[in-house]
Amino acid sequence: DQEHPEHETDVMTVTPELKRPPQYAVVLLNDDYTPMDFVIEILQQYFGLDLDRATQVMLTVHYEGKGIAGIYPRDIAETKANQVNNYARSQGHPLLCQIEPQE
Ligand code: TYC
Repeated sequence: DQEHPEHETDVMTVTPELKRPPQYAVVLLNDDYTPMDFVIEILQQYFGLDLDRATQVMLTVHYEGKGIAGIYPRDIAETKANQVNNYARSQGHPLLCQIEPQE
């Protein structure tokens, strides 16, 4: 093979595997007590949504039971879900979020 370096080009023509890390949705769950304004503020502060999009997601959760706040690699999704759950609890609200693997 050292005498036939053209064979080395084979390895360079293989399609590269561009692996994205597995993605997880941070899902907000509805409840009867958390104020709508509080949910909108969470969506803006923790997930970077503007007021219009935060309002849309909050209303989706309110009317459909759940909604996606954002999609991230697992570590980031877990951290955001924990931060939101802890902050809501610290403010006396039952708001819950969970993470779901994206198919
Ligand atoms: N259902 C709540 C209310 O009527 C609002 C709400 C929306 C609560 C989204 C939680 O994830 C939630 N005040």
